[in-house]
Amino acid sequence: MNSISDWPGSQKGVALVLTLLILTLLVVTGLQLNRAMRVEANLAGNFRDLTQASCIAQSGVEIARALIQEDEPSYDALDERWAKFEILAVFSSQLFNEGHFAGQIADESAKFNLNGLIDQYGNVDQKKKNQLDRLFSVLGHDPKKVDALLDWLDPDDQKRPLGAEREYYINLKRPYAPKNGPLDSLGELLLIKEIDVSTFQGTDEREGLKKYLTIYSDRKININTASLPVLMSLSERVDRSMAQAVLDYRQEKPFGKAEDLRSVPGWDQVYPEVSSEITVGSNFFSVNVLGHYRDARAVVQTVVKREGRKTRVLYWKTG
Ligand SMILES: [Ca+2]
Ligand SMILES: [Ca+2]
Repeated sequence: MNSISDWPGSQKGVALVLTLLILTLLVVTGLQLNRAMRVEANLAGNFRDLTQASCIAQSGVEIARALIQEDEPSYDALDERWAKFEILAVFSSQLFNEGHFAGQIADESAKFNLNGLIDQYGNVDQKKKNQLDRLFSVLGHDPKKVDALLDWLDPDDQKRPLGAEREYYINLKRPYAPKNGPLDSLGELLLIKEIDVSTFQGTDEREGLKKYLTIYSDRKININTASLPVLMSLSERVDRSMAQAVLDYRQEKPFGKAEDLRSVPGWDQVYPEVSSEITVGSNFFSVNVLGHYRDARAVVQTVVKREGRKTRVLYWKTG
């Protein structure tokens, strides 16, 4: 084959252009291949980091479960080790190379259990309904919204004055049937008439219902962990200062038994009314853990039930 220098002038020019074109093509293809390989390597790296973050989050959950399992179960209060998981988690970076976790354990018995509103025969537990009405009021939400909630939970199709039943829901733009049974998740509340995102999640001006409600507990309120609004909801005779007195009392010493509540200023007279609704322990804990590995993040949200020296998972969500 002749070399380019042997070719006549015009042919030389064409050959040069062709050579340059081929070279350019080779360089471009090479660059694209290189980029594709780098993208794949990055994807593999991201996947590896995400998997590591997820494993770290799950390790955090296992540590949380161990704290709950080794806890003294006769009472459950905020001075115990499980309640300090958030602080323990700060030291988790010592357990992993380039990773750590953050998280909380919360007592679900500190909250009002919505599935306790309707008994197994479909009847409303009036005491609990009154408690929920008060909780709505204390938080600045209209207690009339409770009608729609009860209709959603009760088995019949008879609408309460301010409630909503099948007829309302099947005529929505995107129709669905009411549950007419216990809730499977708190998020279901958003399907109920009158309960919108701001009522559920809260706004800058007003707290949402979400953090005060649960579907996991034995339906009694743990006076060792309950918040001020939940304590105020126990009776219409409980005002803010009485609820605050409970918080002050337990800061000094947790309640070992429900009767100890009688020693708190103002509560002796209220005790007979609230005794059936309260407890000093819990077997239901939510555990939320965020795992970090390099730039990757992974969340595990779970609810566990303590059974003797074990815990059973009732809910598990990763993301
Ligand atoms: Ca305990
Ligand atoms: Ca109903």
